[in-house]
Amino acid sequence: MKEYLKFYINGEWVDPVEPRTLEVENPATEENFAVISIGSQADVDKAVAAAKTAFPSFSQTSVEYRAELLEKIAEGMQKRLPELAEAVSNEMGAPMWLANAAQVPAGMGHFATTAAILRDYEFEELKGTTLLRKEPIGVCGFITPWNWPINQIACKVAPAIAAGCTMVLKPSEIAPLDAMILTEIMHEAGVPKGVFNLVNGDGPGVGASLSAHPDVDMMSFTGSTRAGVLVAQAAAPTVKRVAQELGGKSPNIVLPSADLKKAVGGGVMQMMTNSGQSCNAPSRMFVQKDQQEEAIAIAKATAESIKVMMPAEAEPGAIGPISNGNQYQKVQDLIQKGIEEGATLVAGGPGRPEGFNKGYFARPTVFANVTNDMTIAREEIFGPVLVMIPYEDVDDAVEMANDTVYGLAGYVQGPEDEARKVANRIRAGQIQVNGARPDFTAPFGGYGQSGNGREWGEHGFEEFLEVKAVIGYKAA
Ligand code: TXE
Repeated sequence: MKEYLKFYINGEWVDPVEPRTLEVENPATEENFAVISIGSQADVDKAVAAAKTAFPSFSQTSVEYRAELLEKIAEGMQKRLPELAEAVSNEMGAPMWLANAAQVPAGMGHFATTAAILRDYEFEELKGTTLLRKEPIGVCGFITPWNWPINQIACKVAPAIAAGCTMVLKPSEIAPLDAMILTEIMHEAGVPKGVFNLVNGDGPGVGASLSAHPDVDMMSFTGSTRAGVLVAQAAAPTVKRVAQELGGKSPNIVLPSADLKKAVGGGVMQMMTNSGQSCNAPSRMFVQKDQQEEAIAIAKATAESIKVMMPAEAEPGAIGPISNGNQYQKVQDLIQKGIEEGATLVAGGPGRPEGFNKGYFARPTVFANVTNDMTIAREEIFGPVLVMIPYEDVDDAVEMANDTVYGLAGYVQGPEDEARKVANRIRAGQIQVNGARPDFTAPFGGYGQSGNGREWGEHGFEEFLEVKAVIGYKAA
């Protein structure tokens, strides 16, 4: 069993104040393969104090210095890409092809793009006789989940460093190993002591302590809406800024004039990637009612063509297990719920796929004839489960698309002019038209209960800045 028992505080690997451990399970084998420490309030206090001490000098460093730091971190990640990919795959079950091609490169990409944004950014602007200055917000607390672990850490850490902030990270206790490697990379890249600190732990312990800490100026959280609310509540008495990237139930509207095969087939593949564990997954597919039969046949054939494989052996396009036992049970319960509520099971279904008798492997599942009020159309399943909802006309589709508490992403398939008009009517933070590739410089974040604030790109960077107005800067 590999031991990762230390925390990283003030530029050093240190023992936790009280010894308490948690084993990390490989979801493909259900075997525990690593052990981490679980921190307490005392560890959080030490880490926050280090970040607070480091802030005054780090906030004054030059743009060029911080941009170079970000680039060195990206280079370090590139060098250790195989190791990072293996850690992600072991801790949360991503197939190696996906870990190598997307999980780690996405994280690396945020460091590189943020360096470029920083170099071009105007921190000062004179408007009449008022000088607007952008300044770093201060000490940041980060809490991240397990589904895109290194990406979710990178899109907080990179802009925070760029802004001149200092920080304490609590990664997911389910997938904490990639964060340990990233910490080593940051140390080697020369991140000054106290600028970045890492304390492992669980949500109600370290997560809650960090959120409530009076010396933390901003919390940035990615995870469930449930925990996001708790973070905001804990943060409220000290009036810190809270950025939240939470759940989703994103609509995918297939217009009647779309190329059905491409739109439906592509939508199923996109849904199943990472075993459906992406907050922006296109989980509700809307197809016009007269095209149901054909669309269902395409969806069934596509879902049944997706292989479920052990992460190390998985070929491109194949999926691995669900990331942990609790999540597996949630997915199974919701598949059962879909059947009970009368949706038509078209592909997949409950239990493990053939050939697996252990590991949290779920079957690529498609439900058709779903109504937008069924539980499987309302709750984020976060597994390889697509629901297909028929619509009468485009107005009906848009109305149902927006009838959700979430608003993280949306998808539209069809001729461009028409699709763009529909995109404008969906209430969500990011809309993809015709399977566009992800744009890491475009803002990412949600309307409604999908969160507050934006990550990625310039908007994500600006979340870490305060605005100061110096009035009467120049005599009129
Ligand atoms: O998430 P939690 P869980 C959704 C998805 C999934 C569900 C539950 O629907 O099925 O959430 O997943 C920390 N104070 N997403 O239970 O608990 C926790 O330690 C402070 C969507 O695993 O939200 C971890 O670091 N922190 C999502 C992080 O929150 C707390 C990604 C995420 O865990 C806390 C993951 C507390 N009281 C799940 N309680 C996305 N937006 O991508 C927990 N945490």
